Amino acid sequence: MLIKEKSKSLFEKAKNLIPGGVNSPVRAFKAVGGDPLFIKAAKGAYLYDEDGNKFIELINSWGPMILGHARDEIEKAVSESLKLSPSFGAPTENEINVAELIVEMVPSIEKVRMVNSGTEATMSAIRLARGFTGRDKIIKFEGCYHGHGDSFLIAAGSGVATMGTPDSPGVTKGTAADTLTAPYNNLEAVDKLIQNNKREIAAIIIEPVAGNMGCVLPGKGYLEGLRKACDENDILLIFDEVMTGFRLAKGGAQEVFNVMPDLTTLGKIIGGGMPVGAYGGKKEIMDHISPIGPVYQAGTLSGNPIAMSAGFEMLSYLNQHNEVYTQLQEVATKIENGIKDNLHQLGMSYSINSIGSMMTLFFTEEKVTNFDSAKTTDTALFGKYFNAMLENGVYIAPSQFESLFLSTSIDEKLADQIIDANFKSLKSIL
Ligand code: KE4
Repeated sequence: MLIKEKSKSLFEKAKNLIPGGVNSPVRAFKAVGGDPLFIKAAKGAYLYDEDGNKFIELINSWGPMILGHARDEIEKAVSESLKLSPSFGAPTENEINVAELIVEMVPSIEKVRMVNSGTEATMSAIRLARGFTGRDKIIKFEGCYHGHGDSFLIAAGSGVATMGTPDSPGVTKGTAADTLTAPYNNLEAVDKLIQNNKREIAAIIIEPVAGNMGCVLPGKGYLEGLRKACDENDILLIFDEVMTGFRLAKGGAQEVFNVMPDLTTLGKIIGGGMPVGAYGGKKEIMDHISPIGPVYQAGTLSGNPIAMSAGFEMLSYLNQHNEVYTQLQEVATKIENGIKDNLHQLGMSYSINSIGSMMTLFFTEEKVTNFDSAKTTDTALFGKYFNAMLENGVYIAPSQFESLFLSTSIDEKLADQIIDANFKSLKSIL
């Protein structure tokens, strides 16, 4: 059994000062039982908690640490930048360097604005779409999560689904009325919403590969169908690539599926672990953003030097080393096949969705193609599996409605250890 004394006492202290003892709900282990582990350090593929336990890490800060933890180049760049003062609130050259890389790497982006989180990116993109089109409504998809902006806490995934409150109190009726929802992978439902709300819909926002109901892939022709529906009805298509951006490919899901959105939101990997979000797209749309256009959006620490120094190192490396993506795919395929063998050996027929370095083992025998099928999973069994994996030295997302994120620090040897831990954990919950 894991020793968790230090984490336990820290959690008791934290709960007196921070709601639920955490600064983001999904970290609280509420859905899997037990108390959260307080992490002290991480390096490469490993996390070390306050009780000295060591884990192979498959969350990677929910995506950002695609090159593993505490990478030397990023550390060096941040410490250099720190000496020049962390923030000026004035333009700096490195913001241009990072913007240049994003424009080069993400096919549909011609101009980009930095913000401080994925939530800020999606909130800003929606405001821009409404300002640009003069329309109020948006379409989002059940089980997709776009951060905690009011317009998105309707049928949301990730932590909200994990907590079982996909529609959060505090979101006004007016706001909720402007957010229309449809099941993922269902084009007819989108067509129906468009017909019933003619010329009132500003944008359709989607995770082109969903990660927040667990990993769910777009069906054949689905993204193309959304693109067509938007073109025919003057609706902006927004790809929320906060998770998939720079992870599935240099150019994210839009490069993999070759479907171009009008706006893209980004986060996570850009900052290499520092708080960075961004939204970008066609010049003619982005030039509606203040100070060049009327749609207001701002941020004291947006594009700050420390985050830009980390981001520049991260994006430069990914831009120069495309082999990262084949390496991640090879290791992910090995792990997926190993888990499938384990399930077969144990006579279990749970389903797995995976693409690139994103993957989810669903505790259901149904193929998971949308939020309804994702909700057929046995979340109590997942909780047992999660805790068994911890005991077997592997740290996975503490929720069935999340994806795993591999890093390049996970090599074939570690993949074997993960497969072995998976076997032992599945066996223990049989
Ligand atoms: P942040 O505001 O958490 O930086 O980004 C919000 C966001 C937007 N869009 C997508 C597709 C996202 O996945 C996220 C955030 N992802 C979750 C994990 N599924 C963050 C983890 C957390 O809430 O602590």
